[in-house]
Amino acid sequence: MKKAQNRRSFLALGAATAASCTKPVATSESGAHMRVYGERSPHETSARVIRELTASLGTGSSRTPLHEIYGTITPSALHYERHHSGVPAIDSATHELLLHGLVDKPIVLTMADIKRFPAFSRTYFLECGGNSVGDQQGTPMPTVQGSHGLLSCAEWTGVKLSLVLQGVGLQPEAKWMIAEGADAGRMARSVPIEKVLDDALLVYGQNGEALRPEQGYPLRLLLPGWEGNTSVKWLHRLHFAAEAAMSAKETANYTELGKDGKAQIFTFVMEARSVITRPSGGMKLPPGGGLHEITGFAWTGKGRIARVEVSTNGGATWADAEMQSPVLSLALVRFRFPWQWDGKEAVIQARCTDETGYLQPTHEELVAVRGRFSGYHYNAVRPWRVAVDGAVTVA
Ligand SMILES: Nc1nc2c(c(=O)[nH]1)N[C@H]1C(S)=C(S)[C@@H](COP(=O)(O)O)O[C@H]1N2
Ligand SMILES: [Mo]
Repeated sequence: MKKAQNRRSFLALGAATAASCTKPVATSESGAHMRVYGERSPHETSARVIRELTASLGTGSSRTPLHEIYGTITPSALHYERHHSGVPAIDSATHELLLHGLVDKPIVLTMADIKRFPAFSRTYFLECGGNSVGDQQGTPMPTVQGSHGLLSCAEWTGVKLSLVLQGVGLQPEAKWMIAEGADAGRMARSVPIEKVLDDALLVYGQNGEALRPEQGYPLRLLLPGWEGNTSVKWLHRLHFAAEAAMSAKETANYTELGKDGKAQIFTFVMEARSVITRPSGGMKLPPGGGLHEITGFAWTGKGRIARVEVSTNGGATWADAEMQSPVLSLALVRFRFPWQWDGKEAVIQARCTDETGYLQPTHEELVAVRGRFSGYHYNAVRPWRVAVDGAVTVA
């Protein structure tokens, strides 16, 4: 009943807007020529926010404008980026992948070899383990792009690594795979063999075309649901070993420090998380209240999201949001919630539950367990304050 009423009020809103939009539209503003490779309208301005780090050349990140994304797929040009030593210029015609170590038959595969295997396409989110470091440390960025933008979702195409390994002959002592990139820093990660054989992918396609150079062209590893760092880009070597390679990068950077000061070295899975992307920090609603759609994303590295709830009164009460179907495993889920704002100051927030029954924690709950210092794998609820003048800020 409540739902039907809300839908009616949105329809009324539509009718009012349509009536006031009778201005003729100019045709062919940008000329009638066609492009062999498409570009968006010059009136569209959605952009990543770039943060260069000075530590070494080409180091830094760029963040996806989550508040401006429609649906669940991140356009490749807006996919977030995280590079530790720049973006190498690699020719797919000469690129090779070496598989060696504890295998019966070491091999070198060209991109043409890799593309001869049956292809596999699936939509998966990718999130940097360091997304929202500032939130945990008590210095949150003012916008959702700043605080959550090391998160994207694409349809990836490639080959199941388990299939490729059938021809290589993994030896029983092979418990780890060390994946290495061809970037200047030769970034490498150690991956337990169970994940390799479960759903690891060798990816060459992103949203229907070749990977972007920034996403690892021509080949990357993709470990669905795991921290982005393990999805090694510009992949050129897979070494199978009995032990993990403890590189300084792995042990120092991608761990969560507990309150006792002890580090958890191997935490891979990104746990359930949700965030309201509209309205969100930096936006301004027309003052005086009215009907607004609250929308955002939910995701979990453990499978499917089971439930998304929204609170518009500072967490006093919660109501179910609608999840856009199909709800895919290990992908971003779009949720929506019609909100009749009364025009008074309000705190809005979303929380989600995954299929294992795990409920996304509040900031206070997370900090009580992990403390404030580390900042990796932060997945707490993010409240936004809507002021009487309609301005939205971090609550
Ligand atoms: N070779 C290599 N792989 C890499 C990185 C890198 O710097 N070099 N960055 C990692 C990190 S920290 C993340 S979060 C993801 C980011 O992938 P994206 O840039 O395609 O979003 O790639 C990972 N793979
Ligand atoms: Mo990352």
